[in-house]
Amino acid sequence: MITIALSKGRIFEETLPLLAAAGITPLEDPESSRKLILPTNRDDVRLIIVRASDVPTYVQNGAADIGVAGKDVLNEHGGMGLYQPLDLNIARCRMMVAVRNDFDYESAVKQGARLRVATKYVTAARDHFASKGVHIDLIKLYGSMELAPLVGLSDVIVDLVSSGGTLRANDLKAVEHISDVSSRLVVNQAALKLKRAAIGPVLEAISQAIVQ
Ligand code: PRT
Ligand code: MG
Repeated sequence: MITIALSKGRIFEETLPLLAAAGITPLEDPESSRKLILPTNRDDVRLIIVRASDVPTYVQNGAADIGVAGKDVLNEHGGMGLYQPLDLNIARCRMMVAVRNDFDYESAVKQGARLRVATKYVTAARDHFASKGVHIDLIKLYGSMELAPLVGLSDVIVDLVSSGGTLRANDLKAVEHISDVSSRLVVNQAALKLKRAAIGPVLEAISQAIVQ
């Protein structure tokens, strides 16, 4: 049995065509089904539906053989025990620093001000500001980072941006680009060795189907 860990929403949607190329079709839709283990057209392949940030944990521990996770999530997790053979080029976005429209970020940085940074991505934020030599107080959040500067919880946020619509709707502006983000295929290192006959062809078919 090959177990593939996916999160609902954009990763599931954008992974479907890649799985289809490997001859794998889920028999249920996670948006309407309450099942967390979804059968596929192949008796030897099943999907498990987990939170996006939990995908690396399931794969690292061998509870799933394969998973799909954003580089943002993998960077925070650390990637231990994970083989990352393919950038799938899906669920693309940018990791950005953003502030209120009326906040003068450049001056704050020039003056050496200590910045309060709210984010879910503490590793990315710490690394980014350390490389700039900017001192920060990190405020760990689990979602809706865009709210933090609006109510005075932070000066700055580090968050993902795709269309930019969320920033605009909340009178925020992006002031720095940290990295480009897309999702990667991750594989349990032991599973790759023990189940190579089954996993190898799936990886090969997916790699052929990646849209650049
Ligand atoms: O939702 P949950 O808390 O379970 O976890 P999650 O938010 O990590 O999962 P999900 O499914 O929303 O995102 C999965 C992956 O998609 C992330 O790990 C990213 O790699 C990738 N991705 C691509 C994004 C976005 N684009 C994105 N726009 N993840 C989140 N966003 C959010 C962003 O945080 C911000 O709040 O969308 C908002 C901005 O979008 P725009 O279009 O308004 O700019
Ligand atoms: Mg989300």
